[in-house]
Amino acid sequence: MQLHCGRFRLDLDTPKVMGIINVTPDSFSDGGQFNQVDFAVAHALALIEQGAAVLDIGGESTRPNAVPVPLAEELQRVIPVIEALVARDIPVPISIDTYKPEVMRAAIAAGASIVNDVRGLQEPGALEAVVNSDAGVCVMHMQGTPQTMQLEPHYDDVVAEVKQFLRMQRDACLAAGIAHERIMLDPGFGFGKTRAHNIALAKALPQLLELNCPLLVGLSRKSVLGQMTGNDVDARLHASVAAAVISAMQGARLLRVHDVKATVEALKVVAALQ
Ligand code: 8Y4
Repeated sequence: MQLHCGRFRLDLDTPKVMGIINVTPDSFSDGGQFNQVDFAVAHALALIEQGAAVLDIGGESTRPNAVPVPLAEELQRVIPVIEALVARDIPVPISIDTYKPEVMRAAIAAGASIVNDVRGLQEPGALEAVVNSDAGVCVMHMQGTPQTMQLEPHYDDVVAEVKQFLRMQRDACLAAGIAHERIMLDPGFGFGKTRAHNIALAKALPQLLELNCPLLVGLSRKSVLGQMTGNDVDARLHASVAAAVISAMQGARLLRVHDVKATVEALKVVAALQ
């Protein structure tokens, strides 16, 4: 099983790790643009060293209650980082974490190979931005918006509804001309979901696999792991690795994580023992 993404062919026969690079002012200490690019590039190179198979670069926090970032600001944050990494000819595809079509287009032009869209290509122009490229895409489910999603998540049947959304967006991608090999799906843990919703979805990964696309799972450090362990965000490493291992054993092919080295090692064991 391969994901076609730009000039890359990502081998997903064994589960791989997507390392998270946040390029937001709160993700480093001092505000200068030069420092921010430098910091993000150094972090990216370290994550490749640790075994990341993909780097996910995001310029807008999608945490609950996060303030939306204007387009120009988001471009200014992420594009110089992508350019700097492409100039270094890094051996892994770059994923752009955005729902804005303008950011998708600029990132792809700068050399990004995957679009990671937490809004599942619902923004006007987002599907077209991917169609008119050779980028891979991750379609994620979210109920509501980052501003409102955790207020009162409600589903009659969370697994059925998330699966139906992913099926619809997958079919829209295929109908628009995006090859099957370019598409990944993601239930969107924590995005408009209660603890019970997240747990139901985590147990239902085999049902989502029936959609015949590789599954991406992002549980790293998320609050559902805090609810299970009582630990706050800086002490969720072990819970995150456990979540990645179980997700991989249930069929997830790409794990979006902060702690790359620990997760890569754990997934090597999963691959060897499965
Ligand atoms: C601590 C650390 C607490 C991180 C919360 C968070 C996903 C994603 C995000 C995901 C895909 C996050 C961009 C939320 N989560 N993309 N993005 N799947 N495809 N929160 O699950 O990491 S951001």
